[in-house]
Amino acid sequence: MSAYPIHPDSYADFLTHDELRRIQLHRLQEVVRVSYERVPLTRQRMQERGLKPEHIRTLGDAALLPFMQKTDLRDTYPYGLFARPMHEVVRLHASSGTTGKPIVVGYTRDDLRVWSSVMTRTLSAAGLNERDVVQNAFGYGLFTGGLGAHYGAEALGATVIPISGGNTERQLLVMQDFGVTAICSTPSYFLHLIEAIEAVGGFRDLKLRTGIFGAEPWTEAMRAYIQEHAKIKAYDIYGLTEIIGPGVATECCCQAGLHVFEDHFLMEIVDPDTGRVLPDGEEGELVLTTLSKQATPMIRFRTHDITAIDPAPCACGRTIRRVRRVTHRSDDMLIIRGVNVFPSQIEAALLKVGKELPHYQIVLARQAGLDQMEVQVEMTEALFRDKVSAVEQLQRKMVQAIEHVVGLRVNVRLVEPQSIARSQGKAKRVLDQRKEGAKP
Ligand code: DLL
Repeated sequence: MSAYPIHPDSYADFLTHDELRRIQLHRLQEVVRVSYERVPLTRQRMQERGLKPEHIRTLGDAALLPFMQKTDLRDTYPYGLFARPMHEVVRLHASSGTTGKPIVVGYTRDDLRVWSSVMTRTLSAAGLNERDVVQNAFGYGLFTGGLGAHYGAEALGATVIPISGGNTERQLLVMQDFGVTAICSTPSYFLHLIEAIEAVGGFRDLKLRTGIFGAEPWTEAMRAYIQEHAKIKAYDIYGLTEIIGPGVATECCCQAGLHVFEDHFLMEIVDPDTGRVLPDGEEGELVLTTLSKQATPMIRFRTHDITAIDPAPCACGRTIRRVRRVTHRSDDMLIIRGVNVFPSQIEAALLKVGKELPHYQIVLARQAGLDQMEVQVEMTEALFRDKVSAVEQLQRKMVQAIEHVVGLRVNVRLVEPQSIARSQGKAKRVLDQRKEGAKP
């Protein structure tokens, strides 16, 4: 059973299998019908396949529906996929892409109610309640993190401090003086806060006990580091702008995978190359269909996030299924001399060797036609003053650990404290200079 009291909104986390599937099917049929009627792109793609809304008779029939991609939002920028007139849309959010224009999503009043509710369920699953004082260090603005966590925490009855990201000194002052018990941020920004707190003497007088972290990949090793240094419980939360923002999936007290709020989001795992639906337990790309979103419904949206469904019952008692922690995307895979490398593999290897050295950057360059990988790792002040031989030994161990995991030659450079840029939001772990610097 859950170690924490259950919030009334969380009742849907505990539905029976049949109840949940009934709700899902009813909502799926409705979202397909509405999209067919109101979203020209969806209608056109369904017609190309000879598909009509009434052909969706079971949840399995979802596999007949065409996929949607981030590029569909770009191609119909800004409002081409909206299924409600603008006077019913009360909020817009946007996510910046790596190239070109941002993608824009809308929310009706009901969409905002659902979003608050899934975020309330998220925070409640991590043990937060009305007595918590929540420092919300997710960015406020077009990014969904800030307002998503804000409304969820308020609906829970907690006290929210809308501090947003950045201004580390003020973050520390607020954390200490306002009696903060929980913090929401990206894991990489919290690492930066840990460092700042340790620089002023540590965590002793703080009331902080819970961290809610997401918006970027992080590892179990990073969780262990955070929990040990900050003496808190660190929870993983997952979401994406196109689907709703944060509040798609979350960890519970068991910290063993993320429960997907299946009454609002239908999940499938597909083979990223063929699009074929994979059975539970197999790793693949997460595909999500919004089951209740009114303004910008998404059907079979390709997230590019790689995970697997864990159908085993969770000890917390929730019946909504879990997915494994998302450690990489199908498209953040680096291909170095033909070898597939994920930044998370390198992070895990580094943290195994130098537990105190969580700030790193992967720099890729091309020399004489050959890809070169350098991992820059920031030294602590103590190490910086240590003997050269100790530093060299650590460096050698890191090289071995990384080469062991990725099977490629790597150069590790230990750099001065504070020399790697800190993020206030999502960390930029990879600097790929191969295209600009490419030499024949
Ligand atoms: O990052 C929404 C969010 C805000 C989630 C705050 C959690 C907390 P986007 O900016 O659209 O939305 O980025 C979505 O970020 O497809 C994943 O690749 C990645 N991502 C989000 N949460 C996690 C996580 C927000 N817990 C993209 N672990 C997603 C790994 C994550 N990756």
